[in-house]
Amino acid sequence: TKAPVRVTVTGAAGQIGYSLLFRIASGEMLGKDQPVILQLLEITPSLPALKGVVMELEDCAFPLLAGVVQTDDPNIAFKDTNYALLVGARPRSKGMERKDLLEANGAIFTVQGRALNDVAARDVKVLVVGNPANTNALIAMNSAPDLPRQNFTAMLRLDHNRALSQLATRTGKAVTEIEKMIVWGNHSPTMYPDIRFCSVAGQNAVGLVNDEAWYRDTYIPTVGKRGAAIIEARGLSSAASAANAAIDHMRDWALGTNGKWVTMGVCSDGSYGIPEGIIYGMPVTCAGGKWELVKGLEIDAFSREKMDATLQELTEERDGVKHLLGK
Ligand code: NAX
Repeated sequence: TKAPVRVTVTGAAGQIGYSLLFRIASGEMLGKDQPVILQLLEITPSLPALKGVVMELEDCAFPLLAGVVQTDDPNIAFKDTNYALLVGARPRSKGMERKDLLEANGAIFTVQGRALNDVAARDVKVLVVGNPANTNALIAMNSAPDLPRQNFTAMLRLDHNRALSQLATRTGKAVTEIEKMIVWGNHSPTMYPDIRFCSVAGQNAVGLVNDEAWYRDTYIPTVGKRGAAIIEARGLSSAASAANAAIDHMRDWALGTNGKWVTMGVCSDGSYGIPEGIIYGMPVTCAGGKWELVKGLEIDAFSREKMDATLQELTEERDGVKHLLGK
């Protein structure tokens, strides 16, 4: 049997946490043969609620759950951790300006980045889910200068999965028949779901859809505004689907994609005209515990415009937290 690995989840008593922890503990993220130790971080006032969640974890008697840590101290939560899912963040409260939101989250992700830098396993895989996810990942990455930048990623997988599902519905095919989906940019309504390289059951997706107006005026905004549509319908933001996307992201990163493209928010190396150092949704493949950028794709004028618009938003977010980025 394998030795247990350590998985940190922050914001573990929140709604995404409640959909996430049980699936990690049951082996859906890292495999049915991989024991895990859960290291759960919450803010002090939420520790009693976290205790209740941990009682439920105990009551599942998961064979793969080798231990649970509950703490409000990032240096304990991230100690020797192999996988860190940064879910907890400061939500926007009524009347809060974007600037204040960036500032509040800046404080959280600077502290957590430093703790990762100081105590996590050197090959820790970090996934930032808490919004604004790309910029929070940027802050954490810059607060952890001793860790490789490739260790830090932001979650665009929910957007990717939404893009797959909408395209499957439109074409009447199964999601499993779709290859080479991309969602470029920020995890925000400016994201750009790009189906130019997609095939659906072996056929070119653009040709199969054969309706550019639908693609531009319905598909792209439907995917981009899906989060708001969920809030409107459910009265709460996406939680089970967000947890599912986090599982997909980490599983693929750890266990590989067998050549299949997936979208991850990763630190740009300057490819595709995205400035070096920005955390941007990009197509990647994963193998051997590493992600690799899909390179050499042609960018047409429409795509350039879309990719620059979402980049512009990310650049503004970065400028808003510049004082937290060191250097
Ligand atoms: P909840 O408010 O239900 O839970 C968040 C939890 O984080 C709370 O229990 C809170 O006490 C905790 N927390 C806050 N600050 C913390 C800190 N400094 N350290 C540790 N824990 C802390 O939110 P939930 O619905 O679970 O969403 C979590 C985050 O995911 C939000 O920022 C949300 O915007 C973001 N999302 C990101 C998505 C993505 O695709 N990247 C999609 C879903 C979701 O909207």
